[in-house]
Amino acid sequence: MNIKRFIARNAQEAIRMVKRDMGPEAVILKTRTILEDSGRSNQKIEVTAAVDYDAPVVISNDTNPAHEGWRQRLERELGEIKEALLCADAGRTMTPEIYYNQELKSRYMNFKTFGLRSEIIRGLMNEGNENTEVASSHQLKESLSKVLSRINIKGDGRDNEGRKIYSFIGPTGVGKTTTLAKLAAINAMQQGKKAALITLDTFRIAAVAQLQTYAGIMGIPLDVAASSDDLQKAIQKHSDCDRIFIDTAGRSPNRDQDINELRDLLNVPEKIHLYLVLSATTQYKNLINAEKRFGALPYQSYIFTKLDETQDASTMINFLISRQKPVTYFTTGQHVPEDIEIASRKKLASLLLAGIREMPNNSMNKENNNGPSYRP
Ligand SMILES: Nc1nc2c(ncn2[C@@H]2O[C@H](COP(=O)(O)OP(=O)(O)O)[C@@H](O)[C@H]2O)c(=O)[nH]1
Ligand SMILES: [Mg+2]
Repeated sequence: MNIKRFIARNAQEAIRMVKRDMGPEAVILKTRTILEDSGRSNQKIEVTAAVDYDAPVVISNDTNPAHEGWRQRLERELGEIKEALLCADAGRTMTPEIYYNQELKSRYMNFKTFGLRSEIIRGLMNEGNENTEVASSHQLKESLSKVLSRINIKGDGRDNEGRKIYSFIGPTGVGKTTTLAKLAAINAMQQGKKAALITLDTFRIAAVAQLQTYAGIMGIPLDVAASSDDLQKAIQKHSDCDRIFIDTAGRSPNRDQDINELRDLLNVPEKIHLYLVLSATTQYKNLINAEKRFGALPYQSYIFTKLDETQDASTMINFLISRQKPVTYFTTGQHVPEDIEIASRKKLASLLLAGIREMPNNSMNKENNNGPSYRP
């Protein structure tokens, strides 16, 4: 990832410089007006843009103030208003120490640009700023690293050997069944693992039919279990399988009874890796609530779905920063199996920097793009 700062006389010129230097893929992260020593007539605009790391400063030769027309002035003033709005809650969230210190303020603004919540920014700012002397051109990279270092990531690839049993829990409609189908297809069809599906979702007839369709296409067995005894029998029946994927009915996080029922159903002697599946489109307080309620079950990691449906991943990022458990996968669409990615720092960095404006067509199967795509 390349992050560069450009200093120009006005926004248009800065954007031209960004495009020329970094290409059309570059993303504008931040703009601000800077005043040079000789006063207002020497006002410039600083634009921070990203494609990948490194941060040289490119300075435009065209600094003649006489070239600023009404349009440029309007743009500059709009930029200033935007910055003022971003700082609007500064009084509440910045201590005077930060507010009047250009280095700290700039760091604060970086976190703000990432969409972090005020209390999380306060925590990050209070952690001690080891490198307050760092050149401002590197501050964005440093802020990014700091945020990334707070997120626990555990891709599954490292632990791929031996027999594994996975189950997917979470609120209704987040994409548990679709995600299960994606992972089952990758394991069975692409990695040649012997796989079986079991569903505990007897709540809706359509749910069994949905999974039956996937199982039929993949040519793998599906068992329906209505009790933990049934589940135990189905798991034993597939003792020759490398992978067993257990689907569950969506449960309302607000009904303790539902959650307890699910916990009892999954209470079998075999070790089951539980994923808590959450959607990136869910409001922060609902994510926190779901996490709290499903915390009654010993889930190991998170899967975040529907990243393609939001332009703003900051809610998910705020959530992950403030949790201990790792995130394992992101899903990015309805296509089975391609719309899933193993969680990585690189992916999180790109979400932090650019928001999900254009979901790249990347997936864990990039090298194996000829694999089948299913849409039941
Ligand atoms: N856009 C988008 N839709 C998804 C994604 N994952 C699942 N869905 C859709 O969300 C809906 C509910 O999915 P389903 O797997 O049945 O959710 P469940 O109730 O949690 O099992 C379906 O229409 C899926 O196609 C995703 O990553 N992106
Ligand atoms: Mg389902």
